[in-house]
Amino acid sequence: MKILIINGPNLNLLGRREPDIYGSRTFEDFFGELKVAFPGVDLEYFQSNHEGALIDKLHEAGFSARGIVLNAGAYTHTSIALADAIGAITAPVVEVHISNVHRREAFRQHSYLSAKCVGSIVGLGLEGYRLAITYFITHYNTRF
Ligand code: CA2
Repeated sequence: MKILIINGPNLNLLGRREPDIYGSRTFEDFFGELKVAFPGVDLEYFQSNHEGALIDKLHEAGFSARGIVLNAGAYTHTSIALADAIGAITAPVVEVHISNVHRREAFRQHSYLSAKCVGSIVGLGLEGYRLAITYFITHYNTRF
């Protein structure tokens, strides 16, 4: 059972800058914890600061992965191309945001991606990724 986590721009800085908003853990450290917590899952992590690379990854994994957990960072609020990519693939996508985007600037309160995703988890910190994986295990535990 393969579940892919995709993080978008600037999320490689997690744990290194702005800990008041995004926490003080690196994603690499958290990902190690996820692999221990879900030993039966083939978990993969991909991060890119480039919109096209994120789209390529969705195309590459989007017809075979059991589910994709996507934090597209600021592209969430700008990218029709990413929305189209999510709409084009067969794997279900859960949108995750570490911060509560609805409590922040107005421009963060619209997502081009939400309507293409099976659901969204916002504001629960890194816990959102764990919840999304649990959702896929519970609801998509059969072969396509
Ligand atoms: O809350 C989220 O997860 C966001 O997707 C994070 C994006 C932001 O543009 C979205 O509106 C909400 C920004 C990621 C920036 O990550 C940083 C992490 C550490 C230090 C600086 C930036």
